[in-house]
Amino acid sequence: LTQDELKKIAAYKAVEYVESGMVLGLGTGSTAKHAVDRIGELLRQGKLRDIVGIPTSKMTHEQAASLGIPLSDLDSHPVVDLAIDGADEVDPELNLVKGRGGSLLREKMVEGACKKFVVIVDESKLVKYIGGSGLAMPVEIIPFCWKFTADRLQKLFEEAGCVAKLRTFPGKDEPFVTDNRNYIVDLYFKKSIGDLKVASDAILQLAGVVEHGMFLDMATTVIIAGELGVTVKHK
Ligand code: DER
Repeated sequence: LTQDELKKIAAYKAVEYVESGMVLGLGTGSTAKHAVDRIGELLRQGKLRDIVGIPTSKMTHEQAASLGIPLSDLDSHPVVDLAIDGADEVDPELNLVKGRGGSLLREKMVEGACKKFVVIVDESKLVKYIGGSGLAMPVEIIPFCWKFTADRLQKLFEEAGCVAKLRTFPGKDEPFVTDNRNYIVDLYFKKSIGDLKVASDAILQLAGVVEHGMFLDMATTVIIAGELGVTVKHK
């Protein structure tokens, strides 16, 4: 099975939790894309009705609109019944890293407002500890004096051998800009950063920081698709 086939299996499993009449948080990324496609298909077949989607990015908004999924926002629906989204990392306590697609702020707003947050991953996303993949832990920051903020983030985690890099568009020096017109600094760790709540609070103390990609104690269910089958973990 290819990685994308595993992502699709996890996504379709998550959509089984969707009931007619729900307000749904629609995730962003290549795994969530399959879930949004599936929801659109079930709506078209009449197997699902009266669904309202709250998209977590402009990209998902466009995908859902093209599928005819009725869309709204958190102002109109401050409580979301169920959100389905992917993740970049999942640790044994079901803490997540998200945001490598750049949508972490709106994802965290929507997923923080939902009663159930179902995370869909292929088995490659499982890590022993957050940051353990050695890949980016994204932080959304304001563009003003971004280097000042990036340097402070790097210093925060120097014990863990942290390197902070401003995210640019691939192959260019131009800074990546989020849906919210902010920048992203990607943090790379060589070791565990220790207590995640302490790390989260320290990051959010910095005035130039908007939000970070650690989703702590937020997932209620994680669906993991692997070569040997699908595993469902509950908080
Ligand atoms: O950027 C994001 O937050 C995405 O949801 C990411 O966490 C998962 O993206 P993927 O499904 O394309 O791996």
